Amino acid sequence: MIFLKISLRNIIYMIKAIIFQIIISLPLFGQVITVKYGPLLTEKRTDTAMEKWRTNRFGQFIHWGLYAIPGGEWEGKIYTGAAEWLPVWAAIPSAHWDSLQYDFNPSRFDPKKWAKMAKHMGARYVTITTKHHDGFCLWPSKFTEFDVESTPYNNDLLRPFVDAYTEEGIDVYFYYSILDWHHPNWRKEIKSDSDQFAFEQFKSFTKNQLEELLKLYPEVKGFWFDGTWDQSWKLNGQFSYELENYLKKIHPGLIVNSRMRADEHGSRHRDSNGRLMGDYESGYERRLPDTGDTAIIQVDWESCMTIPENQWGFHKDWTTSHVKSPNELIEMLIHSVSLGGNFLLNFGPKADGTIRREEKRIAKEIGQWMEKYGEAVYNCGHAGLDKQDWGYYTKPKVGDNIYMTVFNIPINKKLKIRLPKGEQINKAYLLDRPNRSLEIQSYNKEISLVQIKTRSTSHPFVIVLELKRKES
Ligand code: JFZ
Repeated sequence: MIFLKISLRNIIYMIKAIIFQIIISLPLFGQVITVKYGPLLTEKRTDTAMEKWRTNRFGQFIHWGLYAIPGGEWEGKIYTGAAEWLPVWAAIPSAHWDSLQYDFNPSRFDPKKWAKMAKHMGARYVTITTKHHDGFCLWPSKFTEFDVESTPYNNDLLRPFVDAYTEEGIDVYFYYSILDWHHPNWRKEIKSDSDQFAFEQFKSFTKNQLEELLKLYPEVKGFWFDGTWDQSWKLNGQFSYELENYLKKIHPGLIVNSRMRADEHGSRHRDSNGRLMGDYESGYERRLPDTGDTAIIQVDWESCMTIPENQWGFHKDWTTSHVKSPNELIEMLIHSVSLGGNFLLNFGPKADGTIRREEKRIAKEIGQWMEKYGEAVYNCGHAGLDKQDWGYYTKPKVGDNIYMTVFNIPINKKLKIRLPKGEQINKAYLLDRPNRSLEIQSYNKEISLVQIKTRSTSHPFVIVLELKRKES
């Protein structure tokens, strides 16, 4: 009897497993789900705006808003979660939170200083939070009172910001949260007709604000959408499709991240058939694709990264988690570029408009490195070689050289290189010492070794590799 019971359960289990297998392998059998509101384009974009996005490779993310005032502390208690989520951690009623606008007065805001810092760091683009989840707008918006115009500061922050960065030759992108804790018509879920009615109003509000941003700041290159994970937005695949289409029509060249979109079946970032929506994959948040995941090079993508474990907006206390060092951040940047992606590094300015000392130091150190080795970053991508333990290869779009950025020197000081069939090394030299060639040894038929002389360094460094076809 017991035997029978178990086997019956097993059979049910097996049937379930088989059904599951069939479902997940349907796409393999060429079963395609009909998607009307998927990607606008199924190929990588080839226009100059997108080409520029690709050459930039390194960007500065800025999270700035009312959350910089409490900086993670509420009624004497420090909350270790992300500072911009404080109203959730401390269960702060929105009326109470919203009144922070009367304390917002960044009298020391000097965007020219910010832009210079970003420039010296080597950033080629910047993405700033125009409106985060709390709904507060850094620009004077016609469509809400919850904006910078209704603060003691009473000045547009975005106009001087856009001017200062543009002046430094840095492309400006706008982060915009769809999710809005302030707006009375925002709904997480649509449960009734009245929710539906409210959400329709909310959709118009969203469209109006985006149009307004494009009109007021025509220099902007793209939007970085966020806060799109709730059921209400996922139910509106057709709307996000039409909105993306519309924004691109009124602002040719506009670049939009994948986080904006859902298809009509509620599938986000990628549609129900796995095709990327938006112009680049922006799901790599505080993480990078695995170094072996070379399939990622088929799409454009960007990783966004915090300096501490998980703080975007200004938080008073950075000591509760690991704070990444400049070398660690440079490694993440190179790792991204080696897989054909961009790297967006976050800064959380203080409420008075200044940037914390730790961030300034990190930006400066990264900048010193970039000044010397930026060649291995800008306009570079995947080199098509197998990754080795010493670091990462990157390859510029133009020319045949390959860069090796070295993070780990083996004890024997010999760096292994496995070349594709028919290729051999013509020359290898340190990027900062082009006149002195490094010795090349053969390890076996496929593998060569680049000999490093005594190089004691506290920073990663770059070797240039010149390849040539083997004579047969
Ligand atoms: C979102 C925001 O909630 C956060 O405050 C910050 O602005 C960040 C850049 O974006 O946070 C997310 C979004 C997506 C994931 C995790 C955190 N995710 O996909 O795992």
